[in-house]
Formats: sequence, C-alpha cells, structure tokens
Amino acid sequence: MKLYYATGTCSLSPHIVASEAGIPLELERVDIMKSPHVTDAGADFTTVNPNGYVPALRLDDGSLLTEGTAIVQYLADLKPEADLAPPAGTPERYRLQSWLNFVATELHKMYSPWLFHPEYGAQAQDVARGIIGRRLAFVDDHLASSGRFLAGDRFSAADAYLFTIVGWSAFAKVDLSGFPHLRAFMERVGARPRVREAMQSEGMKVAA
Ligand SMILES: N[C@@H](CCC(=O)N[C@@H](CS)C(=O)NCC(=O)O)C(=O)O
Repeated sequence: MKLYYATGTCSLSPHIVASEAGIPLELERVDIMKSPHVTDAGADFTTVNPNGYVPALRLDDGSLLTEGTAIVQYLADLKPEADLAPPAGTPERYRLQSWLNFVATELHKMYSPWLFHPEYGAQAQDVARGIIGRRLAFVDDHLASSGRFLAGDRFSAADAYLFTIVGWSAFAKVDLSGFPHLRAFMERVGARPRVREAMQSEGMKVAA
C-alpha cells in the first residue's frame, strides 16, 4: 500500500494510524506548494487524485482510497487487534465516526483553508479563530472527563486526526493556552513512540 502525503498536513493522521497499527506503508511525498502538485516520483498528482489533495491511499489491488476519515478507518480495520477503531456497527464505532466527522468539518476545514491563506483577510481569519476557539473549548471540556483520549483510555484513529489538526495551532495562531486538557492530550499523543516515528519519517521535528 502506498500513502500519498505532504509533510505535516492532514495526511499525517493516516500515517500515524498505520504506524500505530504496525502496517508498513510505502510513502510518496506530494509537493502541494507546486502547481500542479507533483509527487517525488515526478507525477502530476491530479493523475493520481483528480481532486489534487492528500491523503490518498493506493491499495494493493491498485485502486485508490481518498478522504482521510475513510482511510484511517480502512487502516484501523486491517488490524483490529491494534484497537484503533471499535468494530463496525457498534455504538462505539458510531461515536468514533462522530469524532472523525467533527474534526474534519468543525476543525480541519476551519483551520484550512481559512488560517493558511492571508489573502482571506484579517476579518475572515478572526471569525475562523472564534469558531475554532469554541470548538476547542468543547473538546477541552470533553477531555476533562473522558480520560486520556477522546474515547476514554484507548488511543483511537480520531485521536490521531485531532492531534494532527490541533498541531497546526502555532502556525495558524490559534491560542491553546485556555485549554489545559487539550494541551495535555497533545503532549501525551506527541510522546507516543509510533506517533514520533511517523512524524520523523515525514521530516517533522518532534518534541525532545
Ligand atoms: N476532504 C479531504 C481534504 C484533504 C485536504 O484538505 N488536504 C490538504 C492538506 S491538509 C491538501 O492536500 N491540500 C492541497 C490542495 O487542496 O490542493 C480529506 O478530508 O481527506
């Protein structure tokens, strides 16, 4: 299986899930700053994913799976013993899907594109930061009582996604100082050996 990724972007989330599950992945970096986006092998990335965005997972049968929330569940289901997603059809699985969708729509797509493109202007960015702040307060409250992770004491695919997106906060100038439980979560996840391995293999810095 091959994961098309761009360093430190949302594709880190499936990369972490594969790493936590012990699933070996071939990696192909995509330069999403270039137009058209180009892969390290020299391919125009739109010939891989017509939408032009990462993550994209080339499966062993040659087909392509896109959309991060689907990819992390696919990877988690390949290794049920890693316990990164509860069994399909259970109430716990629907809760995982609820968190994945929350991170995708309420956080990921508020940070990006709004806070990554100065051309949207300060007013739009202030609005985005206000919405993100309210959503992070909700997450912080949840983490205050849920345990170490979103679903309690078990690390899940949703934690990998939340960690990836909230990790953009310094760059996006999103202030986490009022969210102690979320900051503790970020430290906890960032200290996990398999998370650090995934980050380092993308060339990211990890905390000492
Ligand atoms: N709906 C997609 C969005 C993925 C996405 O936003 N990817 C960004 C990086 S975080 C990207 O590749 N952007 C480059 C582009 O859209 O051209 C998903 O959830 O997987």
